[in-house]
Amino acid sequence: ENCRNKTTNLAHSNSDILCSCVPPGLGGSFVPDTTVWPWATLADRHRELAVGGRWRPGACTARQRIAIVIPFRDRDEHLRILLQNLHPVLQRQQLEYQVFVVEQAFPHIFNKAALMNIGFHEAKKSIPFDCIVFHDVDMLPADDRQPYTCFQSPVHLGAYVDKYKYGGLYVPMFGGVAAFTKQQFEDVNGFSNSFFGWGGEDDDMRLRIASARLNIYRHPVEVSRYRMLQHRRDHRNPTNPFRGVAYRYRPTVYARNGVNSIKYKTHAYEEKPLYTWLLVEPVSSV
Ligand code: UD2
Ligand code: MN
Repeated sequence: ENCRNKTTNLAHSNSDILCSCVPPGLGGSFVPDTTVWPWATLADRHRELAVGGRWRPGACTARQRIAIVIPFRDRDEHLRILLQNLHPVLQRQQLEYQVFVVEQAFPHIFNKAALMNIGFHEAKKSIPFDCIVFHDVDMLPADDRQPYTCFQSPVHLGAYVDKYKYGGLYVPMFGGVAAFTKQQFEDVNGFSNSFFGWGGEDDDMRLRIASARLNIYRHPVEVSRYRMLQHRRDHRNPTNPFRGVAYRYRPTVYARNGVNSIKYKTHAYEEKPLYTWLLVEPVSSV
């Protein structure tokens, strides 16, 4: 099913056996496990991973190589919960992947969109990915049939969230989890670097996508449910008072403010057992 029409099968090797269109080991919907295990226990349970949170199927060639980018700061428990649910899903889907946690150094106001742009540049250095998935740390997949892969349009994977009544609350949203091919992400020039604090960057991305004449693809609600972990607003992520300011939404701005203009410093890089960790600091607003 996944292979028909919309999937782009990007694996380059012709000599190997490609993994099948519908991975054989999928289990359908499940209840995410929200137990908080110590990191050492998690590392022990995930010996299948190569250092840095890398994995690929042993018996076939994955149809796509995926970079998972998690914008992050100060949500250690959420990260543990997410990873213990996400790794098994990606493996059942027979994907080749690497997980990147892009953490923003204190003390500045959180800039999730800038972290995602940085994740794009950093991931390129480690894995020749076909598809990049931006993933909120608190979004737990609850069905392994929704593929973490790219299609002809950017995919909004996080469209149906329990907290938002599985999409019944707002319709035009683009938050939570989303997948882009390299080309799609460059065509929209990534995210704006100008959204500090909570809100707006996902709406700006919807407009970037429309402005690049791309559509947004969403999988059927039956397979694409997420559970969002409860949390309060974080320290240093206040609501952005400019989140709705219209001048941000100008196509002329998109071309010069985005993944092509992000500047940042990397303070730390470490390949941990479950993920590759980057501690970064965006250094300019445009
Ligand atoms: C919604 C969107 C989210 C984003 C946000 C507005 C969904 C399901 N989620 O999430 O994608 O667009 O609104 O900005 O539509 N984070 C940290 N540390 C912090 C602050 C944020 O790690 O101090 C990261 C983390 O990955 C988190 C994400 O940023 O999941 C989004 O922040 P949030 O969870 O506070 O925002 P929320 O739930 O309103
Ligand atoms: Mn959240």
